[in-house]
Amino acid sequence: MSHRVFIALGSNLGDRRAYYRQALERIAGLPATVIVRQSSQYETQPLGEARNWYLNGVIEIQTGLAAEALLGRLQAIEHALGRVRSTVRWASRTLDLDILFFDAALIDTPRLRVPHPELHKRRFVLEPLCELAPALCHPRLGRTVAELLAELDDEKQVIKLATERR
Ligand code: A4P
Ligand code: MG
Repeated sequence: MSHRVFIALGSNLGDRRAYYRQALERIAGLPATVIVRQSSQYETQPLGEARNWYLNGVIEIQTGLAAEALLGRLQAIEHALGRVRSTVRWASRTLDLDILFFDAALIDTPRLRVPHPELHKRRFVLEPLCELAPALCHPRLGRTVAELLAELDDEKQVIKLATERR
């Protein structure tokens, strides 16, 4: 069975654009997985202690992988692209891949929480997500992505970058 999944990408360390691009290539190479659409990329003011701004964006994929298996694959990609796990919360990272939505599934295990528990509080997630799926309904909050963005109280700056020419 194929699942509709939204993934947030974030990088604030090193060659952010290169990590972002390589993450897309590796996700597209996962078994039974296609990238359906990708948002623009955004320069975003960091939430937390980090000083470096982030490159953030969201993609929509279709995948035959189950949620736990997909998480494992995304963590392997983070690792392959130089992510070093830190004990510091929200430490700078070459690449962070978070599962935002997995169909309309509600998942609450020690390893995986879906929808991502912070997504509705973050402009750097909701702006790119709203480009792709404004009418998508958050299965726990019962609000659409566009509504969550309109109601959002997050003063952090989020700057949309011009679309890259390929
Ligand atoms: N995990 C649970 N649910 C999920 C999910 N839906 N997707 C678990 C992915 N992973 C999930 O994540 C910690 C654990 O979360 C994993 O082992 C996984 O089993 P992590 O990627 O190792 O650590 P983290 O990302 O540093 O922790 P955390 O608390 O998830 O941080 P966030 O929420 O990802 O925030 N500012 C800007 N502007 N842009 C950003 O992208 N990102 C962060 C990190 C902070 N500030 C930011 C940004
Ligand atoms: Mg993460």
